[in-house]
Amino acid sequence: MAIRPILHIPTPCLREVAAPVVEVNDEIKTLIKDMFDTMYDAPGIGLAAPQIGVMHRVIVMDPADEEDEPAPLAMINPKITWLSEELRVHQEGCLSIPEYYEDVERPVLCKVTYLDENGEYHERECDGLLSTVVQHEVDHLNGRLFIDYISRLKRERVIKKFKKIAKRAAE
Ligand code: K1U
Ligand code: ZN
Repeated sequence: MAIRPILHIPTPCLREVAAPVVEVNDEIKTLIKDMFDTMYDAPGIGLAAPQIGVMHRVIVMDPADEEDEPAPLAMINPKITWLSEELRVHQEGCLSIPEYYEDVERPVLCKVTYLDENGEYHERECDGLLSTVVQHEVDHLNGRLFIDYISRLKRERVIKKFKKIAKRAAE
């Protein structure tokens, strides 16, 4: 079990584009295990590799309710191939912006292609919370954060707050 530190804004790698995985090898399998350990420990319902400073296109998720069986899902090189026109608002949080929640409007449904931890190719249509989390995590791989969808005033306010926290921690 390895819990890795989760990076917070304004760490620069959270704004960078992650590189595709070329081979699903033991290094990637260990990364996925560590990401699940880190996500469940946080606790969170998703995590993208850049949030622990690893610039590979890997995401993990578990949107199951607490009272249900865990439903861990890892995606390597996820690609969103279709988004529904219908939108819905969901309150989002982010482990890289702790204790900050805002409503975000996103497509209700999405289709995603990806490799699993055994290198098998999948195509999946996602709905409900899974659809929201997949879109949020794929955004992380492209250096995009959920605060990019809120008003500029709110975004600037939260960035300023976390810059202050980082400055104080460095002193
Ligand atoms: O990627 C992340 O930062 C993780 C994030 C995922 C997410 C949450 C909500 C909407 C979209 C994406 C989180 O997991 S924040 C924590 C959270 O939502 C949660 C934590 C414990 C129980 C239930 C939810
Ligand atoms: Zn996030």
